[in-house]
Amino acid sequence: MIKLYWSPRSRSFSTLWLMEESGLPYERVLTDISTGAQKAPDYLKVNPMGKVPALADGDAALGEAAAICAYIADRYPETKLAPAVTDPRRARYLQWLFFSPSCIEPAIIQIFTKIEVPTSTAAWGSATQVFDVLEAALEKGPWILGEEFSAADITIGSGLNFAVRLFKMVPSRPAFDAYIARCMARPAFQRAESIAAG
Ligand SMILES: N[C@@H](CCC(=O)N[C@@H](CS)C(=O)NCC(=O)O)C(=O)O
Repeated sequence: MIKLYWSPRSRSFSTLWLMEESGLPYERVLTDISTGAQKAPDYLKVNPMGKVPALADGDAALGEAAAICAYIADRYPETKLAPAVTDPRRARYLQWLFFSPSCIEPAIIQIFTKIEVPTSTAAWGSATQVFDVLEAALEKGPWILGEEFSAADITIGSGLNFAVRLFKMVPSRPAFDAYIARCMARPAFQRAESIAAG
């Protein structure tokens, strides 16, 4: 059975949401980061970064939340969490799937640390650019690809939920509030939130 290594109140949330959306049977393996369990030698074999989340599926193992989303959506196409490889929407899907770790996360860290980086050097441009681009992409909705919910909504929705709703590091905008509300209305999101609360 698929094993999801997770810790309460952490970036594990997106992968809990993913697994709850997938409908796949999975085992949650509590890896409480407040106890240092993420640095245990056996766990480092699953995720050499010593961070949660991580996933093991038979002989396959990986860390990085967005990669776990990509893995589950592709390995189990019956979950209908990704456009097929031959579908033209696949291109935008991949862009948005990785937008959260590549652009939203660093933009949040920049806001938090107030570190100035030239926009042409910063891989995410600037925080303003990241959230302007995202706002434009979400204005139509209901999901980042339009009518169809996908794993990209899990990475984007988790990032915005964290930055805008929970930690208020990013000022809310009508398109963000409406999108987060749609994410929160999903039963899988609600189940993940209650699991993630610990
Ligand atoms: N890039 C990783 C980040 C994972 C991460 O930062 N996890 C934190 C919890 S939110 C963690 O495990 N911290 C414990 C530690 O570093 O010891 C991902 O997206 O999965």
